[in-house]
Amino acid sequence: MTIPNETPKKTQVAIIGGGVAGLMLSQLLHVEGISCVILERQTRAYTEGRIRAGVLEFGTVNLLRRVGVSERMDKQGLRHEGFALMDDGESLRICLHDLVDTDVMIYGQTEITIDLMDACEARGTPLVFEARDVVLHDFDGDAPYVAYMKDGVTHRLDCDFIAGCDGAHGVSRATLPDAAAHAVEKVYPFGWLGILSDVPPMDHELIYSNHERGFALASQRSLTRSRYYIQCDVTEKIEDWSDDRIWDELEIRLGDTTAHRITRGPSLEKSIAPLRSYVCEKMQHGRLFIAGDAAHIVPPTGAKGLNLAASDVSYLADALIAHYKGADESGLNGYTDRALNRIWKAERFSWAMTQLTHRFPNMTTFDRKMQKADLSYIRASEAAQKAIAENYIGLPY
Ligand code: RFL
Ligand code: PHB
Repeated sequence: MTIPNETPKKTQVAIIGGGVAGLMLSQLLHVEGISCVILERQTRAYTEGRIRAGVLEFGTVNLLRRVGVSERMDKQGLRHEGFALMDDGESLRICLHDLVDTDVMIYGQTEITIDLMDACEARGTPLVFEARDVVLHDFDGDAPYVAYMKDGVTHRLDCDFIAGCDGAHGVSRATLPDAAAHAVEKVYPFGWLGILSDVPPMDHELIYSNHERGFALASQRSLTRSRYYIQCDVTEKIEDWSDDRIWDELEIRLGDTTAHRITRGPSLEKSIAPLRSYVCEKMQHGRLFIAGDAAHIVPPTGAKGLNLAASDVSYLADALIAHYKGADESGLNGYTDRALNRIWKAERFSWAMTQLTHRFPNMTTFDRKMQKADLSYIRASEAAQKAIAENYIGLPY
């Protein structure tokens, strides 16, 4: 792995965080000859092992191709031409292919992370794991630097710019002046319990199901690996959910007609994640820029988190490339506005999909009638289906 013997002391862009946002940014810069160093708090094994996203918009797929990191995805990824919305057992297929003539790619975030880390290694992009106690300095002026600890030794990395790609709990947003004052948040009164298992998926496409006991999602990573989710209370403990209890619940929520297609198997991973929407409307200060989950969170119902991280870093890379090519600062100055424009639309779609498919505590008959009317309208209207499809495959950038 690229833990260089001699850790660089100077670079053009210091990237904090080696998740998808940080890794993708490093490769977008690399292909343009711009140097960077990635500082990642965790080990490689930990970073690669996190089970998260599975649905890639065509824009994300294109970015991976642009940086030359798509070989495995193009071979192993599954192209999906549609998905199903189910409500009380009645199913409606949103045919992406017919509606917007594009599909999405099913390829796990774990695999993208491995591919991007391999590319860093092959191309000599310095990636420092277990970089602890990162502190950002002097980003107000022309000569920022980052201090961090590695193996008990303090290091200093001088740079032109700092890209904060360190997720929702990183140091970058916490350091960005006034970020908290620019935050907009909504917390949902439930979480998602996810299970990963080496069993064939129940269907060739994803199924989002609204059931009286709560939402369920049948997803997948490959033809032999399934990923399922169920809506649960955030106070639930994962220890109380045996594999059998999860499979029983999935069979109920995914409906009488389709449940028999579920293949049960031991869990490879299971976890509970809370759902929230969050946007930090200030994404830059001086020479510090934040991107991905460091700047925003979406509920996973719209499958947008990783894809937004990709569009953010695409904007940021464009702006940095323009700066280094011709000292054109308009991209850097306009980064926040450009990114927010797309972020809020993805927030809206993720919120709307959550609203449509989940059972909220204290839901009234009126609220449920609204869900039913919404779905009935979508079923009857090609325009409504098209609106869902164009958001699902990803708005252009
Ligand atoms: P990440 O992936 O959290 O990476 C941030 C990295 O920064 C490191 N870090 C630090 N490094 C150095 N110093 C510090 N002080 C640091 N603090 C943190 C961390 O160790 C980490 O390696 O953020 P990034 O790169 O912005 O990527 C965002 C995506 O990971 C996230 O939005 C998606 O996983 C969301 N998501 C989904 N997105 C999709 O586009 N499609 C999906 O289908 C989808 N499904 C999901 C999801 C997220 C889920 N959970 C668990 C919340 C399903 C679930 C259940
Ligand atoms: C996933 O497979 O992890 C997944 C798929 C679709 C979503 C969210 C998560 O909307």
